Amino acid sequence: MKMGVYLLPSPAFLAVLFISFVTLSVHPEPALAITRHYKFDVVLQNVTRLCKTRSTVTVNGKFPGPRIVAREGDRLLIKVVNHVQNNISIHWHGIRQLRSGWADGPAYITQCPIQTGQSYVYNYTIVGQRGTLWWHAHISWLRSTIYGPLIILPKLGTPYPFPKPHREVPIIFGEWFNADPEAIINQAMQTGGGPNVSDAYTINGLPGPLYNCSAQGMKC
Ligand SMILES: *[C@@H]1O[C@H](CO)[C@@H](O)[C@H](O)[C@H]1NC(C)=O
Ligand SMILES: *[C@@H]1O[C@H](CO)[C@@H](O)[C@H](O)[C@H]1NC(C)=O
Ligand SMILES: *[C@@H]1O[C@H](CO)[C@@H](O)[C@H](O)[C@H]1NC(C)=O
Ligand SMILES: *[C@@H]1O[C@H](CO)[C@@H](O)[C@H](O)[C@H]1NC(C)=O
Ligand SMILES: *[C@@H]1O[C@H](CO)[C@@H](O)[C@H](O)[C@H]1NC(C)=O
Ligand SMILES: [Cu+2]
Repeated sequence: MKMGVYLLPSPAFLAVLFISFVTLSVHPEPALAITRHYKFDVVLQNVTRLCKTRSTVTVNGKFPGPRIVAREGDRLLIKVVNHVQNNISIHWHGIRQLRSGWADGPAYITQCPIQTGQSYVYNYTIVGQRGTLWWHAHISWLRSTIYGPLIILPKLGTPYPFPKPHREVPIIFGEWFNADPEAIINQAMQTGGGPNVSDAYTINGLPGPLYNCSAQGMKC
């Protein structure tokens, strides 16, 4: 049997995830794989980091993007709707696409990009994999802002091959560009050279509040 569970982006998703656990635990055959539906709206959002605000291409207005949570054996149906001017495709990094290559995501390799106003449903089953992977845009430099965690829980009743941790917290390492990454790469392509990194952006590697989650709302 097939069961749809609609997971919303956090924090609501935690509640829904909990409800889905409850639903599964009262179900007579709890180990059954299910189909999980997600909707990714690709939209512009003003994002502030390092005291700089920039209009950024995001999924559902989130940076980093929403988490996907599934169990090994589940099918994922992820509808990506493109509301921005850029062409988009999303790659599910590390997922073995078994007979679902068209859901892999690299633009111009396994699919044409999703154009403005269009949508595409990524449809695949997670087979023989568990752990935390990630997803990201797979066209041009949009991957610098469009990414998020993809968490694969073991089947119910199956443990991870390590002791149960006290708590699990996804940690994502990303980059921040003060300039628009698409503008940087477009300019680099026009001038013929590689991107002039020293000119284009600064990677702020200073230790301190940048790595302190409680300091996210730091004053500028
Ligand atoms: C981003 O900020 C600009 C300037 O304040 C504003 O015009 C625009 O509507 C904002 N965009 C979004 C998606 O909030
Ligand atoms: C978007 O994709 C279409 C189809 O591949 C292509 O013709 C068009 O040039 C692309 N647009 C941009 C801005 O890259
Ligand atoms: C997803 O793929 C499976 C296997 O090919 C197919 O049976 C199913 O109809 C697809 N679902 C959607 C919504 O495209
Ligand atoms: C790259 O940027 C640096 C620093 O602004 C500048 O000195 C250099 O001339 C630039 N190189 C090119 C090829 O534009
Ligand atoms: C993290 O940042 C908060 C807010 O700025 C600050 O109160 C706290 O002391 C910082 N913690 C560490 C370990 O630096
Ligand atoms: Cu990847």
